[in-house]
Amino acid sequence: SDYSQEPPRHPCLQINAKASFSFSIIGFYLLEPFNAEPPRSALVSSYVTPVDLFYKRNHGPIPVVDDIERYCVDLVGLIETPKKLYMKDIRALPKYNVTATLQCAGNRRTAMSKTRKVRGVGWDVSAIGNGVWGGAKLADVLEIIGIPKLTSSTQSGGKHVEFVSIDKCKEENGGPYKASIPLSQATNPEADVLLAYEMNGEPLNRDHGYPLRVIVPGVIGARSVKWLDSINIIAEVCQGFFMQKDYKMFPPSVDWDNINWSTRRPQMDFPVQSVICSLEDVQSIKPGKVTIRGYAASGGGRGIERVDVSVDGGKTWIEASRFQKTGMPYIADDMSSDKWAWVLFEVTVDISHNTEIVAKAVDTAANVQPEKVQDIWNLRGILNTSWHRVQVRVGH
Ligand code: MTE
Ligand code: MO
Repeated sequence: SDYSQEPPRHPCLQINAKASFSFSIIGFYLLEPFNAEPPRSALVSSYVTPVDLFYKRNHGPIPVVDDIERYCVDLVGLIETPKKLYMKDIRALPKYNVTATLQCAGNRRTAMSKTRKVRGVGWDVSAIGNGVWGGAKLADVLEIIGIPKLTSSTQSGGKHVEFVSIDKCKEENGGPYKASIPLSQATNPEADVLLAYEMNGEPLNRDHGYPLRVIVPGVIGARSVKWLDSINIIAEVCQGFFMQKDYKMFPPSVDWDNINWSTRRPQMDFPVQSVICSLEDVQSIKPGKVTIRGYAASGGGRGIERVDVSVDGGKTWIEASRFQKTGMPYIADDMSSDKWAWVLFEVTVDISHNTEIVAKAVDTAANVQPEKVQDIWNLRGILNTSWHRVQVRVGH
């Protein structure tokens, strides 16, 4: 695999895992997929995460697509006539801008590894970002090949829509990255699944899937396939590595010697999450008033009902205020709020001595984050949504 044509990246990003470099005449280049996250404080600086600070999660080299006129998506599988869609065809469809939070299932993995070792790229709390994705709805694209939009009378027949990428990764033995979603979700205009060619009002950049990527709102990032090459209508869920041998949630009793991958479903929706971003763990502060800021998000389009913050390690709680766009009150599950997007929270507290600050969110289905990471420990280290804790040291 060739990492000599990687795009330039923001120097603030923290590169995770076994990133190793090699030197050549043209400079130095990576030997491993580029995986990086911004400092946590960057996440609460704006509701929409700037592109250059958005986390980047790759499984191979970034593909080079230089002939945009010839680039097309192949629509194949259980359809009457296969079709090629060019960028001009996709741009001719109605354009939607969907504000959606993308979160890697491995977000906060490093903290899960502290109780018992897990396998995977080590992430702190910033493998998440909120983007404005511009593109065509997958439901409109599928209509072109004769698959009707979801209504109460249409049947999906249990079929699935597989997204196959241009990139090559070692987990697929040099084959492309792929994933699938149920046809019932793909054909539902309300699910807002996009073929996106824009991020935050700009053409997608190479790191995030240029020229075209899938965005599956409310679902773990792994299903939002970048650098889309083909869409395949299939009878069963995608059999690729990332659907079958990765991104599944196992109970704490399962370890590498007794794992049976086929016993679990591929993870789709992400659970309720919240993280304190205005403080590092451990942070030194002066005594007095401190404003605590962070993000909270839930999957499946569920809103954030509440964010509780504790300044005594979880004994007592105070409610934080929540917002999306500044100057607009956030009302969970209301038409005025972005249903697929995170909320930022904020609360000002008085701190006089060393303590542990904790955050936990509640979504509109009354799901609450679990208290202890041990209770949700899983060998792949996914979905660490345990109460987020930071230690503060008070210096006088
Ligand atoms: N799509 C392709 N083709 N290759 C990949 O490696 N990584 C997935 C997903 N789509 C991936 C992919 C994972 S695990 C995540 S979390 C998101 O892309 C990350 O998207 P981002 O890099 O735009 O933040
Ligand atoms: Mo991911």
